[in-house]
Amino acid sequence: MSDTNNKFNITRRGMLGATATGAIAATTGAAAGLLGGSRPAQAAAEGLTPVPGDLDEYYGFWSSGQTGELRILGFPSMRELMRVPVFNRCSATGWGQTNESLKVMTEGLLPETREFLAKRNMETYDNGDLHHPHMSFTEGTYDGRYLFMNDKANTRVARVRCDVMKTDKIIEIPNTGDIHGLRPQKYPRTGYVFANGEHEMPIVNDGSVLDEPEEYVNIFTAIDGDTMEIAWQVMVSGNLDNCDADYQGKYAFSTSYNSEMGMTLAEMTENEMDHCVIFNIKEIEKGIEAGDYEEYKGVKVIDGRKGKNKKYTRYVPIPNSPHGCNTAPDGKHVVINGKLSPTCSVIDVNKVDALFSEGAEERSCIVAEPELGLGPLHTAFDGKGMAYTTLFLDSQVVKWDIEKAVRAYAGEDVNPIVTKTDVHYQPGHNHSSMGETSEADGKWLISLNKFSKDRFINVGPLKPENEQLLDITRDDMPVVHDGPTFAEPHDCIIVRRDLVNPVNVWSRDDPMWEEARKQAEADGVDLDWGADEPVRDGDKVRVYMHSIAPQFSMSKFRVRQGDEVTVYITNMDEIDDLTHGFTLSNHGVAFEVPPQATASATFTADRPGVHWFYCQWFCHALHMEMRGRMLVEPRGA
Ligand code: CUK
Ligand code: CUA
Repeated sequence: MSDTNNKFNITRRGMLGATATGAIAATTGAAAGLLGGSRPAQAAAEGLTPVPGDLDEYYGFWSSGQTGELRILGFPSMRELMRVPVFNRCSATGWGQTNESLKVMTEGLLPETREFLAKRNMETYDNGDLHHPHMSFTEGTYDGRYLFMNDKANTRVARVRCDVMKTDKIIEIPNTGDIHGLRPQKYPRTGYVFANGEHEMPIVNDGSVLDEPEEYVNIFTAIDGDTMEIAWQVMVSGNLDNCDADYQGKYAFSTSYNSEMGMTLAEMTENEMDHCVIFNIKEIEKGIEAGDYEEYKGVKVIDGRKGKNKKYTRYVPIPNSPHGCNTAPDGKHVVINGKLSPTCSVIDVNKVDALFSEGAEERSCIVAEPELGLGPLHTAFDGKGMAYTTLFLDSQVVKWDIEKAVRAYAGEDVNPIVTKTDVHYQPGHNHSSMGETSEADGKWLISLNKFSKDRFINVGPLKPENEQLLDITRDDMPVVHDGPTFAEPHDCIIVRRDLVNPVNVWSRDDPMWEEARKQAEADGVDLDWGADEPVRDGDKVRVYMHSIAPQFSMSKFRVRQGDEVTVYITNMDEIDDLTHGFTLSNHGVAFEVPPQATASATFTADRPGVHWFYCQWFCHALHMEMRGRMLVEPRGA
C-alpha cells in the first residue's frame, strides 16, 4: 500500500468502480503512480480531486471534545487547515496567556467562579470539552458571521468570529450543570443560540440539597447570539442531551434522557419512555414579557417542568434514552435518535401547533418511528428526502427514506431502509455537506467514529479516533477516505466555501486590542509604532514595540527585578501570511502577532540578567536574527 498520497486519491469519484472494493484497488494503484514525475500534473491526469494545490469546495468546522479547541478542515480533502483555541490554552498562539485572550476567557465568568479560581491561582479555566460547533443562520442557511460552541466541562458557551477565526466571547451559564447540546436558531436568523444543561442541579445549589430529587431541575438556555447575553432560561424535567431548532422560528427541540430524574444508573434507566421536550419560543417570550418567571443569578427563569405550565413546553414520549436531535432540510421533519432504542422517532413540525392545544394526545406529532439498527445516535440529511443515521452498536451508517418511514408508520407495507454501510468503528455524530441547512446538497457524509482499533499503525494504548468520508451521491454510499484525529471530535459542520469569507490581514481598528489601545493612549504612545523606551509607572513597566520583518523596533530594553512588565507587540507588516511571534525565553511567554494585529502579555521580571526575546514564527530569511534582549537589573542595584 502506498501511504504517502492517500489524502489526494480518496475523493476520486471518477475512479470509483462498480463496487467499493474495486474502487479501493483502483485508487491504491493511482497513488502508487503518483510517486514519480510532476505530482499535480499526474494527479490531474488521473482525475484525482483535489490535486495538490487545489482548494477545497467546503469548510469543515470540527469540534475537538476534551482538547477544547475548534478545528478548521478543508473538505472533502480532510486536510486540517487550522486550530482555533477556544477553551484551551495554546502554546503556539498564546491563547490563554495574552491579555487579549485572557479578557475573552475571564470576562464572562460568574463572580463566584472567579473567586474559586483565584484561590487556585488561576485566572480562568484552561480546559474545556467542546462538542458542538454550529454557525449562525439567516433564513435557514449559514450566514458566515459566527460559530457558536459549548463547553460541557465548565458550563460555558463560546463564539468565534468568522472574519478572523478567533474566539471573541465566552460566557458561563448560571443555574445549570454542564452545557451539552447547542444549536443556533435557523429562522428568521440567529437570533437565539439554544444551549442544553446536561446535568440536573438544585436550582439553589448552596450545599444544602443532595438527596431530594424534587429540588433538582434541568435548564434550557436561550442566549442572544448578537450580544452573547442570556435572554432567558426554562426549567425542565429530565436531563437535556442534544437540541435543534425548526425552520419556522417557532420551536426548539431537546432530547431528554433520565425522565426519572434518577441519580444512579439503575434509577436513570428505569422508565421505558423518556421524552423530547418541545419549547414554544413565542409563548416563552410572552411569558417573560408578562413577568411569569423567577430570577436566579440575574437570569429570568420560566417554569416549564412537566405538569407545570403547558403553554411553554410539551413532553413527547420517546423510547428509552434518546440522543441526537436533527431537523431535516425539508423544514418539516425532526428526527429524534433512539440510542438505547433501535428506532428513530420522527416529529412533523406542522403537527406541533396542535400538540400545544388543550387535551392533545402526547405523541400526536410523531409521524414515523422506523426500526433502523442498534444504537442510533445522530442523523444527517441530503436534502432529497433521505436520512443517514449512525448506528453506534452496529458500527454502520444506515440510509433511509423519510417519506417511506412515514407511510410505514401509517400502516403501509414499505421498507424505509435503503442501504447500510459499515464504518470503523462505533460512529457518534455524522454530518452531510450543508446538511443542517435548507441548502443541503447531498454530496458528502462524514462519519465521526469513536474507535479506530486496527485501522492505523499502533501508537500505544491511546488510539486516535477515525473519521470516514462517504460518497452519498452513490446508492451504495462507499467509504472513500479514512482519517485519524486526536481527541475527540464529536460534531462538525460542512459549509460551502462561498459562505465563509475571512480576512487576510487584521484591521488596526479591531476591538480585540481595545484595552491596549486605551493604555497606549493614556501613556501617550502611538500603539502602531510603539515607544523608544519602556514606559515606567511605579513598579509597572509597559514596553511598546512594533515588528516589521525581520526586526522588532527595540533591540534591547531594561527593567528592574520585581517589575510587572507588559509587552505590547504590533505587527506593522501588511502582507498576508506574514505572522510574527514574541517569545521571551525562560519566562513562559510566547504568542503570535498576525499582520496588523496587536498582542500583549504581562509577567513579573524576577530573574536578574540578560534574557533574549525572539520571533518564533518563521517569517523571513533573517527570521533567526529577529530577536532582542531584556535586561533585568537586580533589586537594589
Ligand atoms: S454528543 Cu458526542 S456522539 Cu456530545 Cu453530540 Cu452524540
Ligand atoms: Cu518575525 Cu520570525
